[in-house]
Amino acid sequence: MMTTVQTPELWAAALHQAATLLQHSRCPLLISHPRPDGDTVGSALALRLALIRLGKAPQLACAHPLPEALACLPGAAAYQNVAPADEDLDLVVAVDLSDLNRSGGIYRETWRGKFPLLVIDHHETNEHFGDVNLVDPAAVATALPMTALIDVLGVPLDDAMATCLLAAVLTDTRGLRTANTSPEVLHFVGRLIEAGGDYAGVMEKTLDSVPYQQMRAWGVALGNLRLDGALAWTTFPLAEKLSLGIADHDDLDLGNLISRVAEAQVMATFLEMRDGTVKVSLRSRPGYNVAPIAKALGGGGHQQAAGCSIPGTLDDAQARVLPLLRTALLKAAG
Ligand SMILES: [Mn+2]
Repeated sequence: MMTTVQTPELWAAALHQAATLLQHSRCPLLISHPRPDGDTVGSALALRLALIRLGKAPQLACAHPLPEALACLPGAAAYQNVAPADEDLDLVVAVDLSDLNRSGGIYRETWRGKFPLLVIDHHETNEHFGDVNLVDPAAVATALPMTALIDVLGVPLDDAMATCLLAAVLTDTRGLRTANTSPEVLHFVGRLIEAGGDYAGVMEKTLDSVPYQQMRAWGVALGNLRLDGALAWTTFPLAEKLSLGIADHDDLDLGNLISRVAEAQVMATFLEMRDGTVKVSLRSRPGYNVAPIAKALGGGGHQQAAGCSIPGTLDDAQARVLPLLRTALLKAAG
């Protein structure tokens, strides 16, 4: 069902339908996407806490383990890396997933038509693949539609929920630095702090903490950094990953690191994976849109941050992606 949420009426209807699905559920499964980030985890954890307050038994699944920075959030220990048995669930909730491939294999195709699917997200490329789609592309993080839903469910925000939601909004805005950080976002953060959320603790554990091995990996990536006009990119070979003991699901946050090259408008990182593919992260400054390029290559994301996966070597991936980025730069300049 394709629902385009444009008017306040349609948005209110989607909120109501989402709340109804949750109210009728006893044991919903909340799915966070692989390579979990603060938004997919924080938003799912906040909903879990709200549902527990309503006397329900929510479950959490994510294909990959949580990074250290998120593993200490309230309720994070409840994550499983596999889906529960069919008899132990009655609703599936996709949190911060732009499409079902982003479930990382947690979602089973046999669930279609058997369990309702609720999608809560903010990706511009979201395919509205749920029975109910609470998708707000204008939101800086899934945490915002999630909080609107928790409000409709009538659960007041407590300190634990607020801390989870802060982790979501602060990481997706890279510490309130993205162009879409509006007065409403700052009011939202203020509300979370008022509710008892640990703002300083979340900042310190997420944005201000980089594991030692990751920082060494940044050294490799910075060594491979290239700049051509307004295009900056770097590559990360598999051999370097193996010698540093970096897992495939760890993207090293290279996209955000490279996005700070002052001369660049469009940035790309190429990570060689163990399965013979290359993970590509695209970033751009406002005025440039990398989402259509990622989408054309089978991926997805936002205007300023998108990604995709390409089969082949690092050279193959660069040969395919860099010309598209140069064309996008020329188009935007013209
Ligand atoms: Mn997000």
